[in-house]
Amino acid sequence: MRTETPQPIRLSDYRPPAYLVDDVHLTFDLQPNTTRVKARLTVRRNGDHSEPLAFNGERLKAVSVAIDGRVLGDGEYVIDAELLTIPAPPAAFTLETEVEIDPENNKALEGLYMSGGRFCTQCEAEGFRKITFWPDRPDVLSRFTVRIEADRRFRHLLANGNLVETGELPGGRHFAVWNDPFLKPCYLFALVAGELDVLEDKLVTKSGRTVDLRIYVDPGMAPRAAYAMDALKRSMTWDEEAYGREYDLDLFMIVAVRDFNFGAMENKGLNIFNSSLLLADPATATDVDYERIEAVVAHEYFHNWTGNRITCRDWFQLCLKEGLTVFREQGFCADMRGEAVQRIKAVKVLRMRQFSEDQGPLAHPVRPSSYMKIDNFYTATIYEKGSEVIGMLKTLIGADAFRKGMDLYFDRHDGEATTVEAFIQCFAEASGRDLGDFFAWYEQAGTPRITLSATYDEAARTLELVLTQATPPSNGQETKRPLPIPVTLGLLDHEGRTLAFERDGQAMDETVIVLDQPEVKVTLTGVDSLPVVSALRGFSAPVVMKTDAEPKERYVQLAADPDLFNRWEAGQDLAADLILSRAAGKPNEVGEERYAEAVGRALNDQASDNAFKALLLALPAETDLALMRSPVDPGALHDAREALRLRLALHLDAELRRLHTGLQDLGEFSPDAAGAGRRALRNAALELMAANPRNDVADIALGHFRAAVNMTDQIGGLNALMLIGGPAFEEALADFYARWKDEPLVIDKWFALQGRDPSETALGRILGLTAHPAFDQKNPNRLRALVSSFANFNPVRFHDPSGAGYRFLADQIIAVDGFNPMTAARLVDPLGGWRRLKPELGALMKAQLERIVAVEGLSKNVYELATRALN
Ligand code: 0A1
Ligand code: ZN
Repeated sequence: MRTETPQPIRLSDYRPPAYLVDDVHLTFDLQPNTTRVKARLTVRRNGDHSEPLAFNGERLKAVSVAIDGRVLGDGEYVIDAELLTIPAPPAAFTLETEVEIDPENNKALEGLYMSGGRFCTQCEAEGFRKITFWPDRPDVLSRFTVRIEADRRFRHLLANGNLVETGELPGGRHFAVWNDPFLKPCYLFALVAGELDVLEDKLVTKSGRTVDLRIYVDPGMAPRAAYAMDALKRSMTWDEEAYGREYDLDLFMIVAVRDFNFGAMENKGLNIFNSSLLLADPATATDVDYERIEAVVAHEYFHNWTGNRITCRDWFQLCLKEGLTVFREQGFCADMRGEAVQRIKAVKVLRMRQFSEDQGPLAHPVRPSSYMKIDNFYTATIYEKGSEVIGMLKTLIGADAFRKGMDLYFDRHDGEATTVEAFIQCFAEASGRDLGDFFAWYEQAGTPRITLSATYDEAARTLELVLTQATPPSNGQETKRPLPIPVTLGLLDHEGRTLAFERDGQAMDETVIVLDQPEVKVTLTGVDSLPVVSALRGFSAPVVMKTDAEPKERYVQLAADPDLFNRWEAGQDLAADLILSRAAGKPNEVGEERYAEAVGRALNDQASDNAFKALLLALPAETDLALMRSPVDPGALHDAREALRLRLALHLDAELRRLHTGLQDLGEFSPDAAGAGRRALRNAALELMAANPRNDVADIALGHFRAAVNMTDQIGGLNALMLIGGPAFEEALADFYARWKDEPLVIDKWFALQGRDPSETALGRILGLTAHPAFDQKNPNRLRALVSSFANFNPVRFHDPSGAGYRFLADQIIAVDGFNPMTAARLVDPLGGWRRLKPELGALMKAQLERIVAVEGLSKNVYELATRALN
């Protein structure tokens, strides 16, 4: 057991920094094990006080500390495990420090570390303190000049901003000096040094400036950066058009690294990416990879305005940059790939990751009020729900006022570190609305439950709608206030035609009802026939909605709702009800048959696109179903879902075969939305066919795998073979490994696929894969490929009645925590679900959390999440 309990940091304790750093000159003498970092800081006391200077510093071997050129003696400063303290410094002075660090042995991948023989950095959130002594907080904004010296074999020496000087040094070394003219917090600092290939391009901005674009990758990989470059150029132009925001430096660089704790990082002018989110070609990347690359390149680029030019005052405001940037990213993706399909995908992610977080012990508000390790708050709530909150704001005040509010925000706060309050204030002013109530969305955890009931009066041609809301209690928040919930709603008649109506005397066919009280009643008039209510269109709020609609109304929506989100949602609702009934021992065979027929009709709808049909064909995930009832029996849910899959596969057999044959790629591979949609539907058809026990299905899947000329189809084939099982799968799995063993990103897919294998014999194989020579706990991509895919996407095997799945996850968390706490902590989440499980499983899971918490020397990161998960 750890000796001291880590203490939380609270928003209410925020104080402005005691000392500011206006300018800094850093010199890096790079050596793998003994890098020297010299820092010369222009420091100024902030306000009138006599507090000591206390700068962060961790794992730094201090060489010297000097003030205004005078080296300080022993009694003049104190260095402990976390801080450099100088009791009474002057009001303004130059602080010079020199420290030594060991990048090669930095396996936490935070601060300065080595990946693939190159130096690179990761400073968000609190990594800069592992590089030099610094007030490591986002409200200290400074001008950085960086000199890098290294052996010439580290050919490229990169940092933020503009390159101002390069040259040779004695002893086979060279140097480069970079200057960043923009004020920035230290978390946006970056440095890269190494042998790299570069893909270059240019973009002319709307004001006519030419920006050099460079993507640095492993030698030989430059062609695989072409798609990311294309996505970057589209993002830059999109931000000019959609938000009037132009890039501000003359150079924009991206570097890909293989060892990275997260996805990517928006360092000013020098983004660093996990190579899995940057490199793609048709042979090695799937359409899902292409789509993610496009989204993440855009996301990091958009941070230049939302995050970098305007940053966060403190880490409690993380959603200020993340929720907003996800929102902007989603707007871009909708424009690139189609609004409805992108919305459905975003909501699937939200439900799978955020709704489960919000229902469990790790629930927290979009703006939390306390934390132990901020690294633990890069969550789906901050990112995805943070984006939903902005989407609701836009719905509530309208697109024009929203854009005005954004313009005001950029104008007013450029160059500042600010707060969510200041952001919302811009929209209150731009719209002339009081947004006081809206703030509750930032402060209250939990997913609101809303109900909707509709009563039609034929004689009066009126429809009375009654909506209610309630948010269940969550950790630390027992009672919840009502939230302003925008419910976008339209009506259909029973033939599926749009039914016009009047609200407050105005004719319309869609309206937004703001549910801002525990209960709201609205009467629509001029309703000509008994309507089907299509509510929460486009998923207008992140809530769980229950209505009194009958299945026949859902079928009308599935066939014809003009809101494609709700058309998809109707199918999901119907399927979920059927699966849950069967899992509860009450199968509804007639309903299942009817559902299969309706899906068949939807597949034949000439008007809807392939990507949409692929989504229609997929049943709700077991993890989503598990959120709908408690106690959860994962085995029963799996079996019930499989039963419906079998029903669909049998009923739609001819249809699926026709799709599988008819949708083959003809001609060149294109990663665009149309090509990806065609492959998605064809692979979804194959996946469903895999549920059909007819023996020719394995041959079809093997043929699909062998004939594949791109990674999407190879993985599609291998996935179907896995679901069928047997010798064909074993053979294909071995072939796949042999063919791709030298391609780390592809081998990650090989591990991830097996992690998701739901078959009865899979658990032993999965646990055994940690002994495979290609498994590497120190590489986060490889670790997550196996461990996260198993724990998050393979519920039936993860929840094995023996508890072996839970024990395996705990083993991995404990081992990885020894060298990379941030990544270890990100594995804890699946263990938070123990309370909702059936008791015998819940007890086994809880025991593993207890085992983790009892580990000697556990990191703060894992301690925080594991203790919260237990409470
Ligand atoms: N700001 C990045 C996410 C990120 C956060 C932390 C990291 O290392 C600890 C790395 C990246 C983004 O939103 O993309
Ligand atoms: Zn971000």
